[in-house]
Amino acid sequence: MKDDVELGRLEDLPKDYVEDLTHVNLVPLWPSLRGVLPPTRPRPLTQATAWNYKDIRPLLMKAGEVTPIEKAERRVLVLANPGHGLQKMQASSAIYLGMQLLLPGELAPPHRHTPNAVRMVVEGEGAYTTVQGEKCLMARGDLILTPTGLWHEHGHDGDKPVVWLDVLDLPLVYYTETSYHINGDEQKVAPGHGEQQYRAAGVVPTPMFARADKAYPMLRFPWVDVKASLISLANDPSNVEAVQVTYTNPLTGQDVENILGFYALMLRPGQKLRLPARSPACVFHVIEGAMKLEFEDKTFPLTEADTCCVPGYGEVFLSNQSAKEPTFIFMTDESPLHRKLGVYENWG
Ligand code: GTQ
Repeated sequence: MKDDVELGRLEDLPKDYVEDLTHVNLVPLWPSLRGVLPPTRPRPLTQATAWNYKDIRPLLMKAGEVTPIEKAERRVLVLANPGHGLQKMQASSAIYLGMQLLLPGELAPPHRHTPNAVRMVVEGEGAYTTVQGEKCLMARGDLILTPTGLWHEHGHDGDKPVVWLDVLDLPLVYYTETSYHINGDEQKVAPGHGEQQYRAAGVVPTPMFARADKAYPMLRFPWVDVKASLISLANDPSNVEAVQVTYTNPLTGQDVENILGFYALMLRPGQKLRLPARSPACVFHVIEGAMKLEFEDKTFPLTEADTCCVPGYGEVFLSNQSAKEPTFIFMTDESPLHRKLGVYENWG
């Protein structure tokens, strides 16, 4: 049977027959079959969309004026993809993005929840996130994990606003009807930092002597270390094309969280990089530098702290806008989820 065969429409059916079906919670498949199983390729709702920090920042600072932290718990503006409808608060089918503001002296109170989250620090100094008793300082470009079920709260000892990008798998967890949170008491901070214990890749504390058997041994990935790894990789004589690293669990070598994947990418000065068409949607956030992102017929100029989301199944072209300086990018995608579900594809 060919795909261009026109299937029967709902309007073609006798009205009383459709009513009889509805009455007992039944639905004919054929009028909707092409919608749920489209020919040859998926039809993502996710649209290639960019959010520029210059637009977000003043509106986020305004939120700081009009909404006290006690009335927000999390003072966040959500980066919503119009393809899904803004009210859905989705960047893609599985990815949620939000810009969170914490003002000096404020506390975003302790809670834990089923969605996994990470924070990419965008601006400001002096804030921290305490995750399951580990106090993680927040400096620009740092990645901090708050995986599923772990207690976390955000505080701020500095004197200027702090902003970070929240990345959660909330849309997926919500879709599976497993999303909920529990509020708790302020955590007691325990000594010790994962990023100190697991500082160098390939050299990790001997498990027998490790202090705790933690599922998430490393919660903070300082940007200074990630940047140094990228520069080291770029300078290696093997001259890899894509200077990209994956944030992994140092004990398992697997992605740091279960559902979304996190990466850092360096574009060499003047480099244009083609990323293959793969099934997962992907988010790009510029840490340092400037680049142009091209997806299908759209072009987005992106500079520091700008964020862009693209759907799966299309090539992405990234061009460093500087011939002299590298550009550094934080990326998130749905690869771990797609691999676990068995739907991951790379179309080249
Ligand atoms: O900081 O814990 O953007 O629970 C959305 C939900 C941030 C957080 C968000 C959250 C948080």
